[in-house]
Formats: sequence, structure tokens, C-alpha cells
Amino acid sequence: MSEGRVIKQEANFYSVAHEEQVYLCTMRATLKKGGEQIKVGDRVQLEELEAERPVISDILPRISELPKPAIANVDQVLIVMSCLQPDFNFLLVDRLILEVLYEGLTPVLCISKSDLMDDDLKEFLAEEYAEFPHFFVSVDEDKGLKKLIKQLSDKVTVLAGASGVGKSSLINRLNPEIQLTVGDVNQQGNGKHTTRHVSLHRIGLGKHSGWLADSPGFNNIKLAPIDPGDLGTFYPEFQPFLGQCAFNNCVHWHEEGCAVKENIDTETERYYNYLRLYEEAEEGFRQRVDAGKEEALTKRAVGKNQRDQVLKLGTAGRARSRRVHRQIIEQVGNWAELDEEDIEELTPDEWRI
Ligand SMILES: Nc1nc2c(ncn2[C@@H]2O[C@H](COP(=O)(O)OP(=O)(O)OP(=O)(O)O)[C@@H](O)[C@H]2O)c(=O)[nH]1
Ligand SMILES: [Mg+2]
Ligand SMILES: [Zn+2]
Repeated sequence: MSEGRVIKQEANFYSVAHEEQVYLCTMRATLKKGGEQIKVGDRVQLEELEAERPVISDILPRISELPKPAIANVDQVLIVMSCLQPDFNFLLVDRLILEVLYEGLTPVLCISKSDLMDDDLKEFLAEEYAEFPHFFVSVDEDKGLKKLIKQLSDKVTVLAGASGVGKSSLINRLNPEIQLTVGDVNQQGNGKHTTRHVSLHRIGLGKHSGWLADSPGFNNIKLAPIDPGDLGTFYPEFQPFLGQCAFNNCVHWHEEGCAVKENIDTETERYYNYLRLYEEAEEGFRQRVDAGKEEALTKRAVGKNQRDQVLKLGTAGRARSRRVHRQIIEQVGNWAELDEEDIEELTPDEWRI
């Protein structure tokens, strides 16, 4: 018996990679009767490899499952962001990192078009994202690709990133057999792109080749239903100091005796965007409560596969929300002549000065 990886599905046929070969297989009838569904990314047992149509006789346990794109056993998400053209979007990157961690996957940052940046920008980005695996890559100048390929080997990776950052160029370079259109604006618009059959492409050669999903994931802009009070647990830079703050419900914003703020560099984009995302998480939380559900189901940072916790927006939550608004007022500083209601309607983008 041999083991393989499902890389494509069409109707009742599955393309399964086993060593250097790809076999077009069918599913064993008994497996089908058992109600099993094979997904792209699945590791499967193959029988009758020498036959014209090998069969999949079993599906090995999955380590993860993504609903969109529908793919099993994803190890990591490669967040591609250009350093320039378009400008590096810190908030988008932090949001994507958050979503990826929330799904229990590993975020890997690929800073593309590195031929366009100077040493200062490189140093700045490397400091901001020191906590995460990050790669500076230039497809045009053929730089950083070997290291990136090493990070992708033996793993299943899904891409994420905004338009125009160089995803297609990167995939083309990593696997010259795929030729995606470069420079085309995605005509299908946000989220409407429904590739029914996502497929995986081999990256690198030999035994340790990795697999890259051809359809981008993690492009939804709405924040996952994270309890605002838990947001800090998704920040590896906060981790060593969590639990040491004076208040045990500290959200590391303006509290006295906050061990996180005392120890991390708060003059960073990462920390600034933490505050913006905190606001968003809180807004989402309030909406879930207002949506008529008496209790908002929230997920704790331990991962969604573990027991969900039920929380109500009680006095503490409301107090926190008032504090947050006071903070916004402080942030707008010289806009202080605006009345409070106007300020509350400002979007996070507007209150950055
Ligand atoms: N300077 C520079 N430009 C690059 C590099 N990689 C890609 N580009 C350019 O960036 C533009 C967009 O590249 P694409 O690969 O189409 O970007 P994409 O992320 O696939 O864009 P969408 O398909 O719209 O999401 C093209 O004009 C590329 O030539 C690079 O390493 N350096
Ligand atoms: Mg593209
Ligand atoms: Zn704190």
C-alpha cells in the first residue's frame, strides 16, 4: 500500500501525487458508502498503483480543514505583501495574521518586490515582524526565493494577499509549469471568485516538495468573532508578559501597571494596529450581542476546536467600551473641538493623524 496526496478533484476523479508521479484515481466504493468525502490536501492510501485506475482505499486523519478554499491539512498561510507599489499595508497584514492564528494555522510573511526597497525600510519591516517567519523576495531580481522554497517544503500552503502585490508572479516563479496572468486585475471582485475545485501545485523538486494552493484564501475583511479581551493572546510579542498586568482583565491599552506596555515597544505599527483591531473586535462583539442573541458565543484563543465560552456584555464590557471612546478622543487630539458623537462615528482610518 502507498500513501499519496490529493492535489485535485474533478467529478469522481482524484489526482493523487505519490513520489514524483501524479495518478488519476477513483474512490473505493466502500469508502464512498461510508459517507467519506475526499478533499484536496488529503493524505490517502492508494491501492493498485500499477492498474490503469488506482483506487483510494482510505483517508488519513486530517490535521486541519479550511472551509474556503475547501482544503485539508493546510500547514501555513503565506501572506504576500509588497514593500512598495502598492505600499506595505500594515493593518491588512496584521489582520491576516490574526485570522490565520485564529484558524490555528501558521502565518508566514512574504515581503515581495524587495528590489524596490532600501535598507531602512527592510530593517523597519524586519523589526515589526520579528516574531513571525518572514522572507524578503524579489521575483524580478531573483532574490530570497531559495529560502522561501525551503519554508514551503513538505508543507501545504495557502496564499493570502491584496491585489497587485505579486502573488501570480511569485507562483509562476516557484512553479514554472503554472502560468498565471500577471498584472491582471481580478475581474471577479471580492469573494465572488468561487473556484469550485481548488488544486495544489508542487513547489520544488524531489522528496521534500511542498504544495501551494492556487486559490487565495483569507481575503475576507470582516474580523473573526474574537473576544476583544482575548485579542492580546494572539500577539506573540505580548505573550511573555500576559498574566503579569496589574488588572487581570487588562487589555493593554491605557491601564496602569500594564506589564505588556511596560515591556514591548509601543511605538510600532503592530501595537498601533492592535488598538485598531481591538476596537473592531469590540464592535463585532457588541453587534453579536445586539443581533438578538442573548449571549454572544465567543471563541477563546486556545482555538476554536476547543470548548467555546459564553460571555455576556456586562458592566465590565460597557466600562471598557467607554474607556475606548475616551481613548479615541485623546487620539484625535487637536480635533477635540468636534463633539463626542461625531468622534464616535469616526472610522479607525479617519482617526489616524
Ligand atoms: N519590482 C517588482 N515588481 C514585481 C515583482 N513581482 C511582481 N511585480 C509586478 O507587480 C505587478 C502585479 O503582479 P501580479 O503577480 O499580477 O500580482 P497579483 O498579486 O497576482 O495581483 P492580482 O492578481 O491582481 O491579485 C506586475 O506588474 C508585476 O510585474 C517584483 O519582484 N519586483
Ligand atoms: Mg494574480
Ligand atoms: Zn496589560
